[in-house]
Amino acid sequence: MVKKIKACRICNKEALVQFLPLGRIPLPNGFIEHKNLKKIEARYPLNVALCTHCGLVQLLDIVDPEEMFHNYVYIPSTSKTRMNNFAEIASQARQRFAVTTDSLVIDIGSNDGSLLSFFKGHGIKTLGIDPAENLAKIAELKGIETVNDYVSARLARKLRKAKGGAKVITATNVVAHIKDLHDLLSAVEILLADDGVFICEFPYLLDLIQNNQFDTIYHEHLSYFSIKPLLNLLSQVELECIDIERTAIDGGSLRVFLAKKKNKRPLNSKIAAMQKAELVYGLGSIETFNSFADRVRKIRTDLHTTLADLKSKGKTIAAYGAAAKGNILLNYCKIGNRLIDFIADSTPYKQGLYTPGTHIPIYPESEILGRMPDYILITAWNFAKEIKDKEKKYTAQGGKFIIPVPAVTIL
Ligand code: DWN
Repeated sequence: MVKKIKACRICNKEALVQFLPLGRIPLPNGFIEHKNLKKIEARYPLNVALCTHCGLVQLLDIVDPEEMFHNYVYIPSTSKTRMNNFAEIASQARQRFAVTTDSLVIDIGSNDGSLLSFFKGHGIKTLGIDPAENLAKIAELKGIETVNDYVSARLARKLRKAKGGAKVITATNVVAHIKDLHDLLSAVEILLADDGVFICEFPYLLDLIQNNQFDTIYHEHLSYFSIKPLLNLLSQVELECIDIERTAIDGGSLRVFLAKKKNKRPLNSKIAAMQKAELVYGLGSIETFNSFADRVRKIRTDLHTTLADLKSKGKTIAAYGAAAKGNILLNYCKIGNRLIDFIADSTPYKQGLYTPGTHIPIYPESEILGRMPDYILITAWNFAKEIKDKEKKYTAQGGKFIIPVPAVTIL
């Protein structure tokens, strides 16, 4: 179920240098039912490395995707911030790339159809592709046609014949989940109409390293991109970058716009400056990653000490957001149900379950005011603003928030 890789996923060189061993951790979306709490949980190695040849940061141990994605509990509609980001991507795509009601828009990793609904609402033809059977069913119920499968060049050939070329293909937070990036981009080339654009968004390595967002590193995310490896990948395929933006979602992401090379669209000039900034910061050197690993170890100590001190003073502590990243944070920092009483989360599929590895019960958000914990650790720190805005009554009554990254801070 776990395969160790020796060569880089992009450049195929055996130049991978591990810089952060996070240990053996259960799958971050492997929430547990009460009746299974006593069973032994499977743990999987989580080790991350830099390819010193092309610069791609990547996991060394690859878990079988069926283990992670066949039945998936994460849905994007639990966050206004994420839904607003989807709305922005859809409106940008419609305005910039002349998407009309005759156009086809495909979303790879379409989840419950949330992103496509912003196209569908304008009468545009849509098609989702997602391996999670439960989510594909939900999307279909919403009227979003969804192919329940993993994207591949083989599937793309079938879909291209049946549906024609897509004017826009989107992929938000999914490129990092895909093992064979060359096959993904072949699928995109096959599915795109000649004047089509592929818009993909994923967390940006520079933000991850600068802001110590180590908990974004987990079994589902195989690759952590910066500009140099992205350009290396594009040099091997028939797609090129026509625009690139830094966006604020998930602590800092890249939104990349790709089109077919044969189109000869004007190339983007921002990319060279971004690559230079990465070099100046030190993304080309393993020392930068080693000192990131030192900062991560400090966060582990600081967070555990802070929570244990509060608990020893009789304070009650909850967490907010049973996020995948939260489960990495809690497991790596060895914070379990002795320190955290419960986690509040608005996802119906997570409520009533327990967190993997740490066995903390997950309750609806209404339990925050019901139980009034003295402190709340915001495990979904990427949505800290949205959560703080939502829980103004909690702070008005004296409750305090703790943020784990970039440094442990009590607000
Ligand atoms: O890439 C991925 C991202 C996009 O989504 C996946 N591999 C898995 C998942 O990662 P995550 O679980 O870390 O994502 P989020 O979006 O950071 O999760 C936030 C969690 O917090 C969700 O469970 C919903 C919850 N939440 C809440 O209960 N109330 C979030 C907000 C904003 C809220 O107000």
